[in-house]
Amino acid sequence: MKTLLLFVLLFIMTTSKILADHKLPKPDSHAPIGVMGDHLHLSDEYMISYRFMKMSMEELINNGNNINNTNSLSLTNSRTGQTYRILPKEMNMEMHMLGGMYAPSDNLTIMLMTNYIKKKMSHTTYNMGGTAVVGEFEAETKGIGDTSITAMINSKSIFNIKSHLNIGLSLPTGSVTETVEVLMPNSSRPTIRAPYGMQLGSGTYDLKGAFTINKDFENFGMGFQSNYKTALNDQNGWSFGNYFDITSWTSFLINEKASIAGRLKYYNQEEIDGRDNSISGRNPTQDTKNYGGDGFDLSLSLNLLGQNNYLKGHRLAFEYTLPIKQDNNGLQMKKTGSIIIGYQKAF
Ligand SMILES: [Cu+2]
Repeated sequence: MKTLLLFVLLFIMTTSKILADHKLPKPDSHAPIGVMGDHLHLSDEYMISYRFMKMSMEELINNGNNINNTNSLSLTNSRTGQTYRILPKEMNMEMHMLGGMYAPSDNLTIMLMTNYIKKKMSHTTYNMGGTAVVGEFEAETKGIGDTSITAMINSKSIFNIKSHLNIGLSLPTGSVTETVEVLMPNSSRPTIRAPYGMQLGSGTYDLKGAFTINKDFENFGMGFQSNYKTALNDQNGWSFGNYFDITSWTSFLINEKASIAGRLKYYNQEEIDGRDNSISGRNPTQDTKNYGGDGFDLSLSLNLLGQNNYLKGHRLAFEYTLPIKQDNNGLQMKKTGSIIIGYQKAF
């Protein structure tokens, strides 16, 4: 990590060209790396991208309020009325995202994205009637996630500002039948279907829409994007709730190779629709009411763009995201932060 930081600093400091050279593509002509489908390409251009994301959660939050384990144990499953006996303690998710973009014309860019996910969740199991700890266990799922194909349509001529509309379809390539071994209050260790949040995909075909605006000034830039996602069908009796977000960022150019940006995002997701009969038990993650909610995330990012020799055109970017307000539905784990490192190269 220190070596990487040193490399980044050296890269930024060895300035060779002046900022006023408008012919150079700028590092902030791409949005912060956590924003997907943020830019179009020129006719016949294509681009490959790789992103690595790490996200973590810990402790519990109930309808937006912090709650300790003892109090969580008196909360009940919305369907069965039974108290929760297994509480999630910590979750870590790692995601490798691969993307490809191709522009058949200046007005249309096609984007393909897929990913590989690894999810790890640790839990504490309590006894049937009280607050005595029976033990702890960790559950892990990993594999290919969902794949999406998106058409990105230039809307500059419609709105008279640099902007585009995305219409995409998410394909259920990620499994929703993963199993995990759990420690039950009676000390048995059955293997059962993993809770919704531990599955690798949505299980459904999802329609995705987005609208993006980019405004470029001399030494800074501004961007806006709104995303919408809705499931088109059910799988095993359920689907994730409708998702909506709205995000805006401001970027500042440090030099021709580097820019930094701050970004604010509001997101909102409805609870799970329907339920999977194979997912049940005494864990809040098995209860469909404990999904979705809304909140605000604040992100800081760095975009790097190589301008000379063998680094020319290679992009490297970092983004750190801190949740600043979480108003989740029901009892859920609290997000603590996430980081994305991304690489992009256009041809
Ligand atoms: Cu691209």
